[in-house]
Amino acid sequence: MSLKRLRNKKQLEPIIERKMDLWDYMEKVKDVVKEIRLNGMEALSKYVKKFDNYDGEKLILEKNELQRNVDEELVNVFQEVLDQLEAFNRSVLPPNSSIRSNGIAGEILWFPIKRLGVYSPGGIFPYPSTILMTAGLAKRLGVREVIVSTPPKAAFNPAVRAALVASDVDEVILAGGAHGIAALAYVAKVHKIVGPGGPYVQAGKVLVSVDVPIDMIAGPTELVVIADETANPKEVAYDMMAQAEHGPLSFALLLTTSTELEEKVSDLVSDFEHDNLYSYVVRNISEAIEITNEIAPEHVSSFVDSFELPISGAISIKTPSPLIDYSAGPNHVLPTSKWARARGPLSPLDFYRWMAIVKSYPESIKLIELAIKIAELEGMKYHAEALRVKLESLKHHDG
Ligand code: HSO
Ligand code: ZN
Repeated sequence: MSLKRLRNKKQLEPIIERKMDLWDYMEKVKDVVKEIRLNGMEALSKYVKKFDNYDGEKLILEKNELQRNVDEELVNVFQEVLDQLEAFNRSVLPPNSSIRSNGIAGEILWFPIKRLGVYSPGGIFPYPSTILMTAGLAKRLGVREVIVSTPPKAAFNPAVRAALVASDVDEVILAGGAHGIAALAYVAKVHKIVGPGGPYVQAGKVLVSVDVPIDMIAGPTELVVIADETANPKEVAYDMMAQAEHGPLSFALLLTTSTELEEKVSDLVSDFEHDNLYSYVVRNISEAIEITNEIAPEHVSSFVDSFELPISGAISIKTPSPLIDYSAGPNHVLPTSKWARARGPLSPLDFYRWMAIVKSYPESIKLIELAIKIAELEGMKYHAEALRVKLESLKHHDG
């Protein structure tokens, strides 16, 4: 199918707004999620039969079963990828820290989440890479237990199987879609859920987040390409088709100053099977940045060297965006639906929680007095009294 050439700002509106209306999907999956919340495994097997077309007797595979007949060579390839992901991401982990200020000794301590749930999609393509980016990286960074939920079809794919083994995954639940998310929350009882997926999956995540924390909305792939006349049309065209091949809900938009480039890209993509490639000619690169900021896509691929950084989950510069998808180092679980305005790729911090610890010493009298003042303003007499009791004992007994 051909490149859709947008000619005015109005035509860009659906891409800028691109509401994959999660509210509608939440309505659609609400009852399924609720039923699994109430009836656990029994409800889950009903929905796996119905939606995944799978009626195997076991819906959960343990670690030892995953290892059976696994392709060891592939496991080694994936370990190499994990080495790069680990090296890139480890630097993000903050050190524990302590501070002494006004008689308060404070500590910030970081702990890996104990039991992490990962969703890995697999409706159209199997995604071993997603297993590495989520489960594999989490394990490398210290998470103790990782439970993956993925459609049965994907779980039986040999590459996915090797990725599960390379990632040292503890259990796999054979369930795709929103019921896979509910299974992580209410059957496996994980402490947090991360991972990308289509709108049903993201709607499921939003619903269960009432009970179990989630990472972000990481829905269908979004790509904006920024290019001038110097760009190689073939590199631009393939980058766009690469991210658009994820499926009809994904899109790739070219913002270019060059009508010749647009023309050449249009020729190169004329046989593409999906209807989700767009282009728009901008007056200059600044306009391209402005539009990109309105879109706030998960991926930006830039073919210009120096420019103001646009809002995006990840930027690849004169580099194919699929390198980020597989082995460059940043996570390919990226914020969609404009979440890039507030957060970046899935990060090591998503696998951790931090805790604040405070101990007061006699020099904290000033802070206690301030606290008493605020408690009084709030009219909270027991808060004030609790502080006063401590104040008295500090004054009289030196701590
Ligand atoms: N581009 C996707 C991730 C992916 N691509 C996985 C290939 N496999 C979302 O950023
Ligand atoms: Zn991709």
